Amino acid sequence: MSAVAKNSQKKSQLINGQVIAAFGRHFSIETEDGEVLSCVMRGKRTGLACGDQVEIKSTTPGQGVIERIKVRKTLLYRSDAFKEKLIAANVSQIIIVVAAVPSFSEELITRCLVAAESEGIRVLIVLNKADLIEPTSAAADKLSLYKELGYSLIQISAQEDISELYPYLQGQLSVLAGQSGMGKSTLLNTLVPQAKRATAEISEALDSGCHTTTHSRLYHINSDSDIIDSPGIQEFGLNHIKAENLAWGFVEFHPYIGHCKFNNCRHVSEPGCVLMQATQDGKISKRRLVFYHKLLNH
Ligand SMILES: Nc1nc2c(ncn2[C@@H]2O[C@H](COP(=O)(O)OP(=O)(O)OP(=O)(O)O)[C@@H](O)[C@H]2O)c(=O)[nH]1
Ligand SMILES: [Mg+2]
Ligand SMILES: [Zn+2]
Repeated sequence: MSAVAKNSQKKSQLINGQVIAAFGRHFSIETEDGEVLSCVMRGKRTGLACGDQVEIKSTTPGQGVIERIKVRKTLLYRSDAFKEKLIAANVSQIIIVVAAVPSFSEELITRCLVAAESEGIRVLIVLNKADLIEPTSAAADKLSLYKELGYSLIQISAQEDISELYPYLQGQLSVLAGQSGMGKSTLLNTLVPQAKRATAEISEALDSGCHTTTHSRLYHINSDSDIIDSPGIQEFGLNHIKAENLAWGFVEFHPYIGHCKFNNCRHVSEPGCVLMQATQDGKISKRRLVFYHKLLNH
């Protein structure tokens, strides 16, 4: 066989696929034909996330080896000083799911926003459990700030009516992100009933969720819209975002960046800081500057 023929035979064995579930070193890959294979990565361990596009070789029936990861359009991940945790790859939209019960962390929302901005990922904030009328209205007041900043914000009840959500999903690869117990998997089940994701009662005593979802999984909504359900997150480390780039994670800071007296201004206590001046003038919310300072110090 000629080298060219050999090469083309080798190439023809490669199958395009997408990671639809990640279990440690094992991945469920959906091929272009819709077949799902259980795969491992060839060679040294590289992180893969739901949404990753890969090339695989089938080995035994139902199984394969991942040969290559294709270049990612986006990568959503969190990191501390020691490790990185991939959340999802190639997503075009992050849906930050919050609810009044259990209570949500505004800092976590801020961290999700910074991660999304740094990757150019569209953001939708969903205030779920709108059927809990009173607590929801207080939560909505708190979240109105994000609407003022230009982020899309909707209220739904994942158990009752999610119709307001549909237009936001069209044509997107979305990932549901947020704390445990906010109702991500409940929302997913309403959207894709055959998914039958496990959901669980929240712990009222601890005012928290139960970390019911342990693995991310990608689902198809229609031919060009997909969604990933992910495990609840408690912490969202942004170790990978350098201090000098952090301000870019705050959309309303953008017009001021680069106009401070000092080039290397960290917008903390430097004289001639236009960001701090804008906050004093009421053009930037104090809450946002406080979060910025908090994130600067990790
Ligand atoms: N009242 C009300 N409860 C809801 C709603 N959506 C979800 N819940 C409840 O909230 C609890 C947690 O829901 P899950 O869907 O498991 O939450 P999750 O965000 O997937 O949690 P993790 O998988 O742990 O991250 C369950 O008891 C749901 O029944 C809603 O719209 N209204
Ligand atoms: Mg869940
Ligand atoms: Zn400054």
